[in-house]
Amino acid sequence: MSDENNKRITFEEFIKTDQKHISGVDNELTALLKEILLAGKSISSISGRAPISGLTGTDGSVNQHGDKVKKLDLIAEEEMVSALRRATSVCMAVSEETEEVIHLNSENGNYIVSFDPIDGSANIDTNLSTGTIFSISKRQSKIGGKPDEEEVLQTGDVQVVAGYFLYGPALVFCFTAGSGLHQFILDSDTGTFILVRENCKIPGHGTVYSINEGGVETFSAGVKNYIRYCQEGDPATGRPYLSRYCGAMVADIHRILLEGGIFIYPRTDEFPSGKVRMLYECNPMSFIIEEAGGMSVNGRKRIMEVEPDDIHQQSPIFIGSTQNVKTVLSFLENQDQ
Ligand code: AFP
Repeated sequence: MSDENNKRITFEEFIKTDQKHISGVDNELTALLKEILLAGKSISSISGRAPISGLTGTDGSVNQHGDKVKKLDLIAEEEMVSALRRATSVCMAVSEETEEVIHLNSENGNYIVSFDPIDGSANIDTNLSTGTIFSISKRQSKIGGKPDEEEVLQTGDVQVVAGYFLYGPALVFCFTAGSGLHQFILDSDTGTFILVRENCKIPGHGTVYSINEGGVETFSAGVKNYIRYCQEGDPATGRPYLSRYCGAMVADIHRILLEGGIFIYPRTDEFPSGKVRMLYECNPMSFIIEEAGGMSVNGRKRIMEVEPDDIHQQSPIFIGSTQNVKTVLSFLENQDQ
């Protein structure tokens, strides 16, 4: 996007000048976001070179979720943790790849950051899209002194910023500070993120449904019936819908943000509590989609109202265009999710 003089607007200019859409983003948060942007650029460039620098494949370990850890998962986590340390305003962090809360030795830090360093890491070795998701919330306790680890267990409603990078043909950065959702693309010639959509809105209804249907036999009756509804022919509602699934939530939800539709990860036999993690996947993506005018629920209530009691808590999720989410809820009513 460009301003009235046809000048392209960089992230730095946007943050400095667009007070309407970044109210609450003070100097400290701006500095933190700039560090996170550097981490995103670095993860993108390391991922792009991974096949020629021997960084594809697993590192031999298994994380707390039972997933085989990829070499790039760990490198991306290091990039994010270094960025948070440089910012000096973060007291604690939660990462998908680390079992415990990470203390950042900045007892005066105002912020808590939860992040998934590489979302969709199963896509790394086949050169498909991945992403990084992050959520920033304010520390509740008084500054100074070691913060209580329990403080990371906040509801999504207290997030102050959420964002994601999508490592696709272009490096996309989307973020919200609670006054709209904004999308930037990295101009690789200049190394700057350029605003491409200010205050993006998700279509109210879409004709894409995105779900790993492999486990369909183990979905609840409500979810199975909704999938059948998506597959039935009905030109008035654009059905049958298109089925699209990348295996990286960031990529699937980015498509739905732009074109409309619904992303679902329900309870399955393999994941009886759902698969997607509350603090660093469900909450930030829910904040983002709600800011774009969409909805995100766990089948019973808004995701962002759920009080997590474990840092790696998982949840079912139904997220996307308002009309699609309302329809799936009508299928789930009085039935198990
Ligand atoms: P990772 O962050 O461990 O890569 O998990 C990705 C994810 O939670 C989400 O991004 C995908 O939509 C989902 O897993 C894919 O899971 P399936 O392979 O079970 O479909």
